[in-house]
Amino acid sequence: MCVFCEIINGNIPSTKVYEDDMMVAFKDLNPVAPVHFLCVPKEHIESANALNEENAKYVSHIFAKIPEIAKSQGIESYRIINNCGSDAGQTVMHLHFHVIGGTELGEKLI
Ligand code: D5M
Repeated sequence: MCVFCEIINGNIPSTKVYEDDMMVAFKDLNPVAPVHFLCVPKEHIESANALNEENAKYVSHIFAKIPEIAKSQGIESYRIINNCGSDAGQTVMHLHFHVIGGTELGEKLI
């Protein structure tokens, strides 16, 4: 079973920072910056490669919510990262956007 679906279903604990009917945002288990949370659609979409006209609404919803979630975590400057596919570093095959900040990020990649 997909680990992020298990988090959405409440079967695996997480530190949620935001939730509504379309998405959940929770703190990354291995943060690379003082603020590091993941924004995840509640529909299981494998990666950015699986996006289409029907499910792209999840992406626009997530991006519409990121500013207020980031502000609630004390940041107004941040980097949004999506890894698409294993060569790009995607390890959890459920679409997610990393939001990282709270420090000067420089050129650091995730
Ligand atoms: O990022 C996958 C990210 O998911 C990685 O930064 C760790 C994080 N992760 C994995 N399992 C958990 C749980 N259970 N809680 C919180 N965060 C988690 P990727 O872009 O696929 O490399």
